[in-house]
Amino acid sequence: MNLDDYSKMKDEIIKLISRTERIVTNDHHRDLLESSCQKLFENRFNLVVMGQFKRGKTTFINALLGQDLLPTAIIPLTSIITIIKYGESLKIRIFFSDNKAKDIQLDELPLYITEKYNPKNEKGVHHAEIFYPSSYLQNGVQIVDTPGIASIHGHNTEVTYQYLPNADAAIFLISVDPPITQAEFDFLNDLKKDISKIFFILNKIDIANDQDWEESLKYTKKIIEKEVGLNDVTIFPLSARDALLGKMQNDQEKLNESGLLSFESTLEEFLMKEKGNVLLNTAINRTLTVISQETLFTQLKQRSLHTPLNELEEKRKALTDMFSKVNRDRIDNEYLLNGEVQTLIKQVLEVDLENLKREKTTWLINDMKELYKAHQKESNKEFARSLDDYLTSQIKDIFNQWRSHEDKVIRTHLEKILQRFTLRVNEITEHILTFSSELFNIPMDVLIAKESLSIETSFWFRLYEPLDTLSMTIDFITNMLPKGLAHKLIFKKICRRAEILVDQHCGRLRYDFINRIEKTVKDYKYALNQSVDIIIKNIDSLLQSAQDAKKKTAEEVSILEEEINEKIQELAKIRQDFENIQQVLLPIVLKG
Ligand SMILES: Nc1nc2c(ncn2[C@@H]2O[C@H](COP(=O)(O)OP(=O)(O)OP(=O)(O)O)[C@@H](O)[C@H]2O)c(=O)[nH]1
Ligand SMILES: [Mg+2]
Repeated sequence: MNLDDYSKMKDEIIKLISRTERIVTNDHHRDLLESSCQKLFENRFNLVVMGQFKRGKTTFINALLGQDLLPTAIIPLTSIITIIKYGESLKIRIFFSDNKAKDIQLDELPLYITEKYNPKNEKGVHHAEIFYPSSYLQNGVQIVDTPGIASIHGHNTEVTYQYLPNADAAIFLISVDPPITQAEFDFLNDLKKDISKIFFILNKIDIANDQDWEESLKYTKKIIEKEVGLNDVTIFPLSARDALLGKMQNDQEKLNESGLLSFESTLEEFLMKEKGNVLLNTAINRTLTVISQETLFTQLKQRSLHTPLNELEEKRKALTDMFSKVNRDRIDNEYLLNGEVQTLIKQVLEVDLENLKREKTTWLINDMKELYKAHQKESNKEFARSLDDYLTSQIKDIFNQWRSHEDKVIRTHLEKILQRFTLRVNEITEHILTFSSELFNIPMDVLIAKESLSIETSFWFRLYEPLDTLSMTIDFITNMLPKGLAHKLIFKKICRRAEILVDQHCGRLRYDFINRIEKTVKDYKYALNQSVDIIIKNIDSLLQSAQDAKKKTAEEVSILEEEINEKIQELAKIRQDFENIQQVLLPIVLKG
């Protein structure tokens, strides 16, 4: 299956959802259908391109897009996360750390996203978004360019690390020259903890002859498998430069020889299987849920029109009793959820933070003992500066890396907790629907699809800004002391400072994580609870209107009945169409 087939399937499903939307009467159902369509339109998949500086990441993205869009250079260049997403026409927007945004022209782009024109990110750019009409980016795939790691610009590495939790899959670039380095192994070892799918690319094969790059390929594969502990690594050899030229000059031969096409087809297949499958299935299930609930409600309405008033009142009483029992179950369920969240905070987050604090403080102090020896010859001032610089840079690295790793840990736990909560809510929903249909002798052949929500990924995209650490100053008296004594005092002071900084950062991270966990749980709980409330309210109000209908004239009742019959028939028809389409579509999706 290719992207075209996928687009057709998606369009069919969107059409069916719109047809359903036209006939439903319940506002909540309409919202659900609308948001399903919206998700189908814009579901995001972050494909992040990473690697050491100058491996050709940016050139490679240009090659995928077939256009010389992003700035590339011989010197370390990209310094800002640049997200490329689908748009009808080219549009570039720069987002700043103070939440402001600004639209710019293509030729202004280097002024914001490169180390050369925006050194040390003096312009305070948070990230850049480029909207571009490319078939790659349709269906919600976003390609993300990241600053190269391990260049002399340490802050660039940091930016890339912070973006790791948002990656759904990574493309990791290495190149024929020079061979893979220790810095790349270290980075890969961190990457594999966070990202389940990594594509490897050996770039710049054009600068070596076939024999040389094939040798380089074998060597790189073997050493990645050994050093990073990955099995059966596939590496795609290619020349991003030639692929870009081939596409831009319409030179098919150059493009074929560049090696890009083989990578592109593997990538497409992966995107279809991983993303397409989940996405389409979710939309189909959502719509079927709405259809079955609407059908049930309409049938209930139909039955109650023919139920004598006293019987109707009895049934309503039975339903009210059931609702209050259900509400008690819901309170218990929330209680369980809150307990599990508190356990997550206490037994995972706080334990991890405690370990981090202990390990890193000891580690930092030991490291500084080494530094103490190495810098003995320096003047008091220089000595203080050396230790202080080292501490500041270590603190940044430690907390950025820990945070991006812990994000994944917490998210995995939280997803499991919310899944259990959802299962319990689904049982409650099913109970309400079965009880009501049995009460009115309505056959429950309607499928009751389960509610499932996903944690909003956007919520997790918040960069962690390390605390501004004011440099340590040494006082006049210490400065005047003889070296040996002064160094001892400075060392003591810096060790104390290390403890304080670690402690402050742990505190801040604790606060940050707890806030995010609680907000996620609150939003999730609200959304699920709302879906139960709406069912209860609906059943109750349709019984009320059936009671009111008893006062209507025979003619009014028969008009009402006709409307109801029409709606039931139309719902059945849509459902049939849906199932037909599902039968055609799903085997294709599943086959990938
Ligand atoms: N010969 C050859 N040169 C390439 C290829 N791909 C990229 N380059 C060159 O390598 C240099 C670096 O390319 P970029 O795309 O800027 O590399 P990058 O990985 O994005 O670099 P940073 O943003 O600094 O991390 C540029 O001079 C490119 O022209 C290739 O396939 N073959
Ligand atoms: Mg770049």
